[in-house]
Amino acid sequence: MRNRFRNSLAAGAAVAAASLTLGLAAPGVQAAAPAGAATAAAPDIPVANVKAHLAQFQQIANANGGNRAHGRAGYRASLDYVKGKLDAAGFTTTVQQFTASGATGYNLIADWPGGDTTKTVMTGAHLDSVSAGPGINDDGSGSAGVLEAALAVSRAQLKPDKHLRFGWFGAEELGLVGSKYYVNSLSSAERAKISAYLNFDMIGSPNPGYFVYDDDPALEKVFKDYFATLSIPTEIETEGDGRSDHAPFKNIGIPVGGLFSGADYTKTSAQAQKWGGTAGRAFDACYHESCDTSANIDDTALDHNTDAIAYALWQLSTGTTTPPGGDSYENTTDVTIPDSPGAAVTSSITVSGRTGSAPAALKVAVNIVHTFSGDLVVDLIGPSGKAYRLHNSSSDSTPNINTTYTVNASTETANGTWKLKVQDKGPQDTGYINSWKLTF
Ligand code: DTR
Ligand code: CA
Ligand code: ZN
Ligand code: ZN
Repeated sequence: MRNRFRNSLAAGAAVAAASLTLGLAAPGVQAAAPAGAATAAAPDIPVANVKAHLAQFQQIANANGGNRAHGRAGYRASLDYVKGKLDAAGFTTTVQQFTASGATGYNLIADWPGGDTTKTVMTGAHLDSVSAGPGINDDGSGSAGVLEAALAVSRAQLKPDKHLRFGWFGAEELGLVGSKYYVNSLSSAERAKISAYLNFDMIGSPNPGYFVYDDDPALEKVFKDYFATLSIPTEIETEGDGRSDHAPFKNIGIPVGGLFSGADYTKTSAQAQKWGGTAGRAFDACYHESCDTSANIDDTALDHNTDAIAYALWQLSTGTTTPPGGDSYENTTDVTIPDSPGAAVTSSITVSGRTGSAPAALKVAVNIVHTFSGDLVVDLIGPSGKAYRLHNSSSDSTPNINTTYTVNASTETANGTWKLKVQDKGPQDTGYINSWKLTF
């Protein structure tokens, strides 16, 4: 565009460009992502899915003498249910057998293929109930929450840096028998490969508290950070020290963490102030009772705690796994840019095989051949559909755009379809997208 009209438009554009430069930093090239952005990578676990598992556990207890206790049919039926879900979701499952109190017990171990097995993050719960009842909160809630978080890993086809392992332990109510048997069965080399064990024993108590294990500061922080995003205050879990399946792992020096919503201890008025519920009553009045049924669950606590499990898994095991093609993705297909007042054109790059969010410093290399670069408006469109302005129209008569932009794309998932969108805003002068490249 080289005529008088251009000059006036150019003048206008120059002013517009100036105000754009001075007043409106193009979105996406601003300061670092807000804290907690990484939570965007972890999925929200549908609590309905978790409750469906609890309903299954209840049905199993109903059909087997009212419980899912060690040595009873209801326990093995519970294990077979969980194993069936995991096998169908692509996990490698192992059933470990042991004897306790004259009865055969079982642990279910499930490995998510991939990840560095020398840095295994293990997550677990106990699958057995007391013989007095179905054990839906203690510990069907933990078993179902861990199961659904594992299924979310499968749905996401997560490719974490670190290997993910899950465990459902038997005979916890007899004295941590299953988890002790599992840990004792590990060679010293296998023990050294477990970098963390996360335990979830009672996470849906009907009069819930939000307690975080304080055994390992780094793991404690992961959970406290998550609840901070919900503005839910937490307290450290002190009552259960040594009383659940994290104890055998802690005893051999493996960092442990976890969550707890309370048992037969009484909720104070201060705790009721911050968490709601009823002061002066137990967090779970049906602890180890026959009334620990599927009615003995607070859905909100179950939901938050299960989402926290997913958050911790993504945080602790998700690093950028460089896919086979490395970190760069390029489209070199020429795309003609119609002269003004033509429509915008786009060129797409589909990213897959990565994990988590895009970086706060995503590199976008743009190569456009055009006789008047000031005619062009160029945007990056993220998988969410959000536009990040890379180049504004102006009076700049320099030909071509051959620039690498840095974009804060940390609110985008890395995987997905990214687009370069270009529109010619100035009559005369034409060109085409030659190539563009994303580097993570
Ligand atoms: N869920 C209990 C063990 C347990 C874990 N934390 C606490 C705190 C207070 C009492 C008991 C517990 C069980 O399996 O019996
Ligand atoms: Ca949820
Ligand atoms: Zn118990
Ligand atoms: Zn328990």
